Amino acid sequence: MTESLKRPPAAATASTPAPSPVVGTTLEAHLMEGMRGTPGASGEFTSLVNALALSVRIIHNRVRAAGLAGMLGYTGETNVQGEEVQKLDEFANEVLCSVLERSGRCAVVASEELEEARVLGGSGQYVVCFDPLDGSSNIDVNISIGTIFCVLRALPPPAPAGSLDGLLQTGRQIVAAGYSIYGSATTLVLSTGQGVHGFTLDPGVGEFFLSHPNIRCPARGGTYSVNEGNFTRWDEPMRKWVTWIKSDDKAQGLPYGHRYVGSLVADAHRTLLKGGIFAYPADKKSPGGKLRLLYEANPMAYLFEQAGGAGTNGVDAILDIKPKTIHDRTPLVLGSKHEMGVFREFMLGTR
Ligand code: FDP
Repeated sequence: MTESLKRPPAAATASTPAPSPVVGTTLEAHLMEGMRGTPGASGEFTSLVNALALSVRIIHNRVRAAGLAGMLGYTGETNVQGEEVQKLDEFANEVLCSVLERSGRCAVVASEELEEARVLGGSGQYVVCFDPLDGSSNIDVNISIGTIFCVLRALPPPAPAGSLDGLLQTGRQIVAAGYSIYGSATTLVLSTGQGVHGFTLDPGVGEFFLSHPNIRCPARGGTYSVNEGNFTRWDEPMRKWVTWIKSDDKAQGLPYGHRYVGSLVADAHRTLLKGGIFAYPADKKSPGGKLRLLYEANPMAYLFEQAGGAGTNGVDAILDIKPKTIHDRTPLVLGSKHEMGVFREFMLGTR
């Protein structure tokens, strides 16, 4: 049985100890093993995760052909965040909505590209939040972009079927989260609450294979990732931290190297695998932070916690924040335990 894909809540289900996941196992086989190892599993959760993986494969296909298929560039419309919508964003959003709807497993979705939550109907017991195409300003310049998602249980009766309140639960209620990165390879990084695993797509056979079993975020890294163009817009603790982390002090392991792609999936993926810290803090332009709680910060924070790292708003855990609306924003800091602790001290003024 593969421990990683047992359906939550794990504590409620007795199971035998899990063998290590085997590199090269297909995602489908991995999911099936998880389902078989979960007494009482109906297959609904497995089927929902399969629908998400299918969506990612379809989006991958279009991203790879974007230049040829005339999908680059803007549609001329703006989304609910006031940003210009690109053709691939629209395509990715419609793929996720229609594949999830056809799966019959998802009651409601919240998407970066939809002003309101969309009720998908059916008897779905889950709700899904997603950013269909993250890092969209990088599409036209051939830099890694991705899809980010998380799954929560729909609220049980007496909440009405399709209740939108299921979307406004804290990240602690997440039962699965992941992201795909359309980079030099397409990789799907996934957690169902029992660790984090990465699957790489073999485009020749159209299948995801386990390539990164049991991902652990190193306890300490050597890079920081932040848009330093915002320096003059930051508050004093943030400026102090950045000045410190690039100062020359060998005894403290300084300076750190700087890496910033400007696609959350790419910056988070590097930080998850290699350690260090990523920060998108509040600034004068975005006083509440720029990134979105439900479909960017929550899935990433969940994955980092699962991998032994952390995800905060600088001080408090992202997963403890109660959302007020589906498009709430938050400052977001992700990374290794060590760097996250130091960052927090700077924010609290104790360092
Ligand atoms: P983008 O605007 O290209 O969609 O989701 C927002 C996001 O990208 C993240 O992917 C990325 O981390 C961040 O914004 C980049 O913002 P800056 O350009 O302000 O650095």
